[in-house]
Amino acid sequence: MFEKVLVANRGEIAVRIVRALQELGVCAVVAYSEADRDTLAVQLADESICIGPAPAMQSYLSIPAIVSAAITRGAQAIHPGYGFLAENATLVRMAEANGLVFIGPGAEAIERMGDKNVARETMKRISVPTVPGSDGPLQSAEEALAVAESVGYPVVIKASAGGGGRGMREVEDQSKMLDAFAAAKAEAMAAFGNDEVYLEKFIVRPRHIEIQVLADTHGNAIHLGERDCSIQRRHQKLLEESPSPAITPELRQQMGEAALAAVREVGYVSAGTVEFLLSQSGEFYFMEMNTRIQVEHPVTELVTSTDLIKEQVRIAAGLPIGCLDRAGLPPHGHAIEFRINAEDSERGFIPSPGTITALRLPGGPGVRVDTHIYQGYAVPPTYDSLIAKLIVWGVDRDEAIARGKRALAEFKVDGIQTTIPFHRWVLSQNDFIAGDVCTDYISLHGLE
Ligand code: MV4
Repeated sequence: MFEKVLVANRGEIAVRIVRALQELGVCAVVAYSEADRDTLAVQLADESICIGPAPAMQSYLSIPAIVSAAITRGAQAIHPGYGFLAENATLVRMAEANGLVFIGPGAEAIERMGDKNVARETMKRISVPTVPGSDGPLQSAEEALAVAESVGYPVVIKASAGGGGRGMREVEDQSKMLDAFAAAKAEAMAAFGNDEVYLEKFIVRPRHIEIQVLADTHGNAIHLGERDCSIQRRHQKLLEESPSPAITPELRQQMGEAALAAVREVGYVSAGTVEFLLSQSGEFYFMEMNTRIQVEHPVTELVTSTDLIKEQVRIAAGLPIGCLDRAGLPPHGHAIEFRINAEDSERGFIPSPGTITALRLPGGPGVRVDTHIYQGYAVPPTYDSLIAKLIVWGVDRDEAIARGKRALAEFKVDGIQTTIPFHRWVLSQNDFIAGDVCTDYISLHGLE
């Protein structure tokens, strides 16, 4: 095991990683920006090091700042968390060139999954279901018209360099294709410096289902079931749960096998997530693979009795997966995560930074709060608006919902607006209670 690890992130995930390292007996060094000097992660860390000014480009996104911080403090490894440099192959190579271990997959796996068209073609080759569409990148608008004609409208044009909903354009019918094709290419070039696009049939009102995987350097690869992340707004997830109300044991097994085929094909090592769309008729299609730990990992932890951050660290240290005995087990109970953002969900989710004047965190049975906030903490306007994750567990979905309602009622954050009222609203909706959700849930309810 490592003696010392650099935590190259901030907020709740930096706190989460510090805690995992301390439980493993590893010295946790938190790298922080000037804006984050007075944060919980810095306070809880064994050591800390300032890596630059508030703007992320000069701190959390600066590869030289992070690699030199690790070297300076004698850390053997870097944990990137999520966001920032978590899926940056250059950081992986720079770390390795300096004798440091990147706690995550290899640079090649990141690159192969980073190009969404390459990822899709790779999955097709190994017979993982993908949405019907073009064979590789589109060469012309004529080809786009022909492929759309064969798969049927509506279709969607996607940027190869996109992902997470960026660089997507829906096309209703052929009259819109020429303009859409040109616009999609121009947008892709402007956003990613790469105008390659491909085309898929548009799946109407799907669910977003993702499979958590773990793979180690000893050839072990397991999946830990699914998360249903269908409640999203503008591609920002707001609520995630496991198991999905839409998944049967058979479907879980099939999607788990598909996810593991992807893992084996790219020689993936570490924790990762394989994203699928699940159509209303129950067909699943590979979308993309996220080569990082995700914000919503705790729901999987609660229904599989695992610690995914510790698993990542163990795997990076060359140890075998510690929870191999959990593979193939049905989920235990039900977990729901509510993302508490410093946003005014009653005014179009506008950011609401500021000082937390009073704070009452929920507790009691089946309640977990992953957060870096405290009374008096000033939520900076500079970074992501996530200030806490409330994760509830119950023996079944009904108990998890009841606990969620109870915990959200206990949760009080004064001084700023948050998404707590939004979550209370969701838990009161009959369609949500019935498990009837899709990726358009929020726009269908007029809350976009
Ligand atoms: C789609 C789709 C419908 N049909 N692809 C958006 C994020 C990226 N991972 C894939 N996305 C979508 N791809 C086809 N062929 C609908 C979406 C989509 C979506 C997917 C998951 C979660 C939320 C979403 C919100 C809007 C659109």
